[in-house]
Parts: sequence; structure tokens; C-alpha cells
Amino acid sequence: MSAVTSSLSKRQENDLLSLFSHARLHLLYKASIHGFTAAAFHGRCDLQGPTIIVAYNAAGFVFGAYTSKDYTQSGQAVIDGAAFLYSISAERNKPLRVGSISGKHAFTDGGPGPNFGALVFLHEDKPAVQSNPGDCFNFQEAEMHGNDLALTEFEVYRVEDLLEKPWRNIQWTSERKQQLMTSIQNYLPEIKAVNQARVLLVGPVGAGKSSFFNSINSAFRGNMTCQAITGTARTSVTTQYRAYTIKTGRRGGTLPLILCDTMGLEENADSGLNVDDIVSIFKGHMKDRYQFSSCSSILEDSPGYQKHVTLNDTIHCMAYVIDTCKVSLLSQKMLDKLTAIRKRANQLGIPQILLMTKVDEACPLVAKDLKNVYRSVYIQEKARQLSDSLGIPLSYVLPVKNYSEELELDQNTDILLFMVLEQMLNYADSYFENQITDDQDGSNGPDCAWAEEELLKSQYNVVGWL
Ligand SMILES: Nc1nc2c(ncn2[C@@H]2O[C@H](COP(=O)(O)OP(=O)(O)O)[C@@H](O)[C@H]2O)c(=O)[nH]1
Ligand SMILES: [Mg+2]
Repeated sequence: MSAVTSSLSKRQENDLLSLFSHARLHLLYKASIHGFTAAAFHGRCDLQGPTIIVAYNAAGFVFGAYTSKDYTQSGQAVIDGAAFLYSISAERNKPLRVGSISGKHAFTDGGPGPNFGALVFLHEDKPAVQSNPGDCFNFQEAEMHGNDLALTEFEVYRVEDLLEKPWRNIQWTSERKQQLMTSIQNYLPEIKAVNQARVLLVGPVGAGKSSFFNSINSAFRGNMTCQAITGTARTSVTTQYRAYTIKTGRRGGTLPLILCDTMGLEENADSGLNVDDIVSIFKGHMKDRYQFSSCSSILEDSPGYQKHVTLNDTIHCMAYVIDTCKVSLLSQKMLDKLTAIRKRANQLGIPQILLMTKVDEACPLVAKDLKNVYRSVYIQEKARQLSDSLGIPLSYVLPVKNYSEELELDQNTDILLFMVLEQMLNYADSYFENQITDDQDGSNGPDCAWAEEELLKSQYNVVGWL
């Protein structure tokens, strides 16, 4: 099959690129090959991140629309401050660029062709545009498309753009990696009676929770490991609660950190990990290797229920694990579940962070070079979107790439993974600080005196964001 090629001339392509800072265009869809239909458009362009529509007419105009948001067929009106319409023609030196009318949405994210109000593409599944200037965008029709509404070609490109400056500064050096490793290995919980910080991983099925543990384990071991089972099934391949310790090197010591892996969350109330089980884990009642059941939660008389708990057993930090590629697909039901979990964690004063996994799958520029992770416009947009929909400050959102198909460790992957661990330990310390009351050194402190009543007393004694 011959490769699908762009119909843009070099000059037209340069004009288009001049509308961005460091963008590259990746052709997703070409109507003359894939069909002038809404279904063909959505099949190739939904969930692709920032995209630009390029429509061609016989009058010589190349015109269209850019949006930084995903097409998802949600039926919603999408607000996008970065969206614009544009037109390029031989007579003009610079492309015409039209932003949306203040307060108006950019497009309606429906099942038909892309609908930017003033320009509706693939109108009635035909090679045609409907032109309604004044509807969300204002322009002169002669300037936008020369009043020629029949299309000779219609293409959509993914816009892969990098920020001039990264939104977080990372030192991608072996010294930094070593420094992070040393600081994690030397970590001591603020409370002497606690030996290891206990971090819980929670998130939808397939988000990369088990892979995160495997990746951390591999990075500290020095070779690839696959202790936790991972996979791509629709329901969770993790069915047991696991509290993993991590070793440094083959015969090395144990890290002062336990990563607790759970079954995945599912949308429906009666499937996947349930919120009551998460609360039992928070409080330290669930023993390692407890077999989850979707239909019932752990009870005091269940096998695997730990009645007497100390501060060593409770969760000191929780990490939500979310697949970056699926941020736009998080359903209201899943968001509600996450909000319910957040509420319970807040009540118990458990600090929380959010890991955005699969940044390599989400952005080709990041797949090519992980150092682009904080320069990718797409990743930044997804981080903002997650922060907004879950009400989490952006500073608690950490992009990460797990090892998935590699055979060798990679310095940059390790640095991102270790940065996440460092934050987890910092937040666990915030939890411990909140537990320290009278006894500063912990000798008669929380270790023995601590009980559920104490924990309940510290409700609303909040650490981090709420
Ligand atoms: N490319 C890529 N794949 C990942 C990443 N994290 C996880 N995966 C893959 O996603 C799938 C689900 O991962 P898994 O750890 O089982 O998810 P869990 O259900 O949250 O435990 C597996 O096939 C992993 O190899 C990542 O950061 N990048
Ligand atoms: Mg798993």
C-alpha cells in the first residue's frame, strides 16, 4: 500500500508552521484516501491531542481550524483558548488567523464532521464546508475561503509542539540520577518507630500501577524485573493486594519504602476495587496477598484482615495512577469514584499525588526523547486537564514512563521514576509530621499508642491538598 502523503506545498507547510512555535505536523487523515465522511474522520482523529484541519478548495485557499483539545464525540461544547481558524492563500504574505469570540466555545464535539460554528467541515458527509461567520468566530468569507465551499481535499494533522521552556526543570545527568538514588536509599521516616514509608497505588485497570512497581524494582536492582504481573486485559490482571519491598541490587539492602499494588478501579460500582477496601488499606487492615473480590469488601472476620495495626501498617501517601492517553476518556463515574477515594484519604490526612503514566505512548516527541516530557504541549495540557477534573494542584501531578517492552535500563527513564519516589517520600514525611504530637522522638509515640481512635482524632488534620 502506498504511503499517504500530504497535499501541502512547502510554502503552505511553512505558513502553517509559522502559526506555532516548534511544531511538527503528522498527517492523520486524508479524505481522498480515507473517505469524506464523519466516521472516517473520527476513526482517525479522535483522541489525538492537538490537531489542525487543512481544507483545500479550487479557488486556491488552504484553510481550517486548530484545536489543542481532543475530539471525543462527547456531544459537549468545548472551550479552548488556544483554538483558531486560519486561511492561507497565494495573495497573502502571512496566514490569516482568527481566534474565537470572547466567551464562546471553540467547537461542538459531536458525532458529525468537525463543527467550529463558523466553519462546519464534512457537512452532511460531503466534501463541503458550511460557512456561518459570526458563530463563535468572525471573519470575512472572501478572505477565509473566497466563497468557494466545495472541497478538493481535506486533511487533518496532529500538531506535535514543544514549549520554548520546560514547565519543570530537570537535570538529565548521571549525577542527578545518583543523587536521587542516594537520597531515596538514605531516607528515614520522620517517626523513628516507622521503618518504611508505605505508598499505595490506586487507579483504573491498565493504568500502569503494577508496571510502576516493576520499573522501580528494576531501576534499583540494575536489571529488568517482572515480579508484578502486568497486562492489557480489560479487567484487572492484579487480583491480590500486594505490599512490595524493593531491594537495591541483587543482594543489596531493602529500600525504606513499600509500594502497595491494588486491583484496578472500574467504572461500575460493583466491579473492580471498591472504595471500602481502599479505606481498609488506608487504615492498615489488609494483609499482603489478600485476594480482592469485586462483590464484597474485606470484613473484620475475613481471612487477611489485620485487626491490630500500628503506624507501620497504615498508608502514608497515596498515588493515583492514570494513563495519559486516557485522560480525555475518564468517565464521570470514574471521576466520581476517584473523588470518593480522595475524600476518604483527605479525612485520614493521607497526602496524595498523581502519576501520569505512558507519556511515551501519549506523545511521539516524548517517545523519541523522554527529555521532551516537560516541553511537550500535549503532556502539559493533559496534566492541566487532570488537575482540573480531579481538583488537584498541578504541582502534585507527575508524568512518568514505566518500563514496558525494554530490555535495558535507561538513565532518563530512571530519573523520572526516582523523582516520583522522592516526592512520595516527601509527602509521607508530611503525613508523619502530622502524627507527631507530644512525643517528638516517637519512643512512646504513635508506634504503640497509636490506634484507630488516634487516627480518627487526626481527621481533617490535613496534609497537602484537599
Ligand atoms: N508504553 C508504555 N506502556 C506502559 C506504561 N506503563 C504500563 N504500560 C503497559 O500498560 C499495560 C498495563 O499495565 P499494568 O501495569 O498491568 O497496569 P495496571 O492494571 O494499572 O497494573 C501493560 O501492557 C504495560 O506494559 C508506560 O509508561 N509506557
Ligand atoms: Mg496491576
